[in-house]
Amino acid sequence: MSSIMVLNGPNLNLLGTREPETYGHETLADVEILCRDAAKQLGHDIEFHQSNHEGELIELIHDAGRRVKTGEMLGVVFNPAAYTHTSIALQDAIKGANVPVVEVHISNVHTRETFRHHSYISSAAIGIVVGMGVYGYVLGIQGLVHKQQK
Ligand code: CA2
Repeated sequence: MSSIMVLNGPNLNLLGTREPETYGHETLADVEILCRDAAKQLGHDIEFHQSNHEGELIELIHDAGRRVKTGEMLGVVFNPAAYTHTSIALQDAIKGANVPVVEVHISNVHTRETFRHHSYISSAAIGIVVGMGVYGYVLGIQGLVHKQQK
């Protein structure tokens, strides 16, 4: 059984504690349960991470790339949070590690401030889910499995 990495960027540890009108009431622990259930139904395990550090996210993507190569991992469902709009390093990591990534955003970034309209991650992603609330993680997992499963 190959696993799926669910990766969360900076400040997503605060999910459910503030700005519920934008991000909803679910906590990151709730999201983890949602992801585990969705993956289990499709026959996969989840490895769930959150980091506030760009370098740590890069290391995790490199690790995922190595494990995709051995067949141990299917790919990554990634909410890069604010690094979406700033990080060429994360784009390079995804391209360099050759890892299938589905980019997920809880909010609809396109109805928000213009600085949120551009993503450095999208050009390296196999798919994007935006504005579906935390259910977007489930859609991301389903999309990854349907695109990558041989
Ligand atoms: O909509 C998303 O999922 C975002 O990736 C969330 C990021 C934001 O910078 C992106 O533009 C869109 C923010 C994550 C911080 O999450 C918080 C949640 C609750 C309270 C404070 C921050």
